[in-house]
Amino acid sequence: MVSSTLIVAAMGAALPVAFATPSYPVANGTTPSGPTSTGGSKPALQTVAVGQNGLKFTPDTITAKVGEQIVFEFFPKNHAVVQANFDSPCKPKDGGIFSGFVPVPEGRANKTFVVTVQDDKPMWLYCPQNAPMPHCPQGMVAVINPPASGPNTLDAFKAAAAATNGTNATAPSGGPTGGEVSTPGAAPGTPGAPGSPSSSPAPSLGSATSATISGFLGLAALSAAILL
Ligand SMILES: [Cu+2]
Repeated sequence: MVSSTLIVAAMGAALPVAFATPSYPVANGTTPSGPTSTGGSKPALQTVAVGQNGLKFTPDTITAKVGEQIVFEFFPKNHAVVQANFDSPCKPKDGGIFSGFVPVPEGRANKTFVVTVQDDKPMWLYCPQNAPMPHCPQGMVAVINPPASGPNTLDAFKAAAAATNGTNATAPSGGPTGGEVSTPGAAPGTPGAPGSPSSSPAPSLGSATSATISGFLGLAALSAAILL
């Protein structure tokens, strides 16, 4: 007895609502009313070269305050930045940062990985590349905010990394995390540059960024195969 016309009419009324709903968060997102203090002052930036002049980070010891940003720049041939626990030098730390591999045939890559320092705890880093030989045991390690005293020094971390020689370093299985993959051009910190890390709150990576990162990882993996 229920008229099909009524059902169609009901669907017709419901569908536009269903399609319209997803746009609400987007509309809200375009007009953030966050604290204005972050708009005026940009976070301090420090640059770290990855793989320039050999298998190393330059500098390999970084001291940074909470809120400061570390910009990793990548050089040939194909490196990455991964966070480790001090006791396991060439293995990823659960929940640690990962830049994804950044292949670059020559010069400086047009991608950077920007990490905003969240606390003053040490961050032990390594490169997970294993071709043509594992980079981590070769000394391609670094630390952000090393302990002021005690046995956990970069030299000790480097020695522990060297002791893993003969075993491949491990890269995280997922895509980049814990930082922002950015394509300068548009260098980080450039006022008003689209995609500049300073133009958006660093702690939250939006879904759009994640999608971009996933695509980038696939490309990186493909390029890695070609380069090495
Ligand atoms: Cu490397």
